[in-house]
Amino acid sequence: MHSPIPHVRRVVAEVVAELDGRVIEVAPAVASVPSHVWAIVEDVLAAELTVQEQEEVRVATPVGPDDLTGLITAVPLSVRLARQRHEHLRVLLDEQRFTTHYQMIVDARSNAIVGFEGLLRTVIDDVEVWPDEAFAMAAEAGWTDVLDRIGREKAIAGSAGWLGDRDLYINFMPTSIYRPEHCLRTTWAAAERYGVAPERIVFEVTEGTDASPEHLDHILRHYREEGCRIAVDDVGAGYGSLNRLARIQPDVAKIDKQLVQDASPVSDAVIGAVVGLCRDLGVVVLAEGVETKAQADRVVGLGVELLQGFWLGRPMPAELQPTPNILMA
Ligand code: G
Ligand code: MN
Repeated sequence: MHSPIPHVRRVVAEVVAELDGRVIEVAPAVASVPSHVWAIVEDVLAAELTVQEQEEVRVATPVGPDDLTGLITAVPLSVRLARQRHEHLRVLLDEQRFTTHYQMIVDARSNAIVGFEGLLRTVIDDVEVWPDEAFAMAAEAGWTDVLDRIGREKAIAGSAGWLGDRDLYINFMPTSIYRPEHCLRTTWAAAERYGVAPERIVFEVTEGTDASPEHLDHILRHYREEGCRIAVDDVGAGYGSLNRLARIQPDVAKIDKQLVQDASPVSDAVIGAVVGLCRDLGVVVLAEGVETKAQADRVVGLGVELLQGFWLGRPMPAELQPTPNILMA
């Protein structure tokens, strides 16, 4: 066990002593704990340590007396505990038991459906789970990269056969793509297999990402080289929106639903500023979360071109999506 926090090592030593075992300090911050008591020690640590402290504990089973190498790659105790709590999610990830619902995106001027956003859905204990929840669990357990990858592939697979010449918007987390050349291989394979041209795909990066600008640029460059477009999601939800838009220069800016739904002079001014900047940069502006005709009229009056929200259509399974005109012709 490795922990740089003396208090944590003291707690472990006390628990082990109560169980008639002995902890041996084998290196600075590294203690050897008898393996047969570890399960009990872990239960105590789960209950007694702060989350911060749990993040600073790593556990490995050595293969020899001097073997400490496992500690280098071991996940923190906090992640081990989260994996136990979210065992049901692991099963879903293993079996890829997810589907995608699609929400239409409409051109305000022509009223044509020009695209769909893919939104991941799954069922845990007979309850439908939305992406926010699934991603929160996955983040605790260190599985966001798997969930993110499944999200991209399911969105593509589910759009086969009915998408036509309309766009497919797919959310992604930059921090879950370590190296686009490698991590996106299965995404491009899915696009090829299901006949979705990369030119139809718009990748949505959310405002609140904590990836470094350099890392994000690297991923976005890769997407563009493949022929995909980029959207910035939740524009206006945080600080620095305009700065970020100007830096990323996406193809589409998706205005956050709170701004769309809050009919106040302040949000009018913010939407107006986003529209003005996007006009200068050649970025298409989309309003998310449009729930009423009044909201649609307002944002269109402010210069928004594309609309998405419950008033136009809810996220729905692929089977319920309207067939494109070109297929009906
Ligand atoms: O962060 P992002 O924009 O990807 O989030 C999309 C989420 O917003 C989905 O969960 C979707 O179901 C939800 N959503 C889509 N349209 C509306 C709407 O009109 N109102 C509300 N409240 N939520 C919406
Ligand atoms: Mn989105």
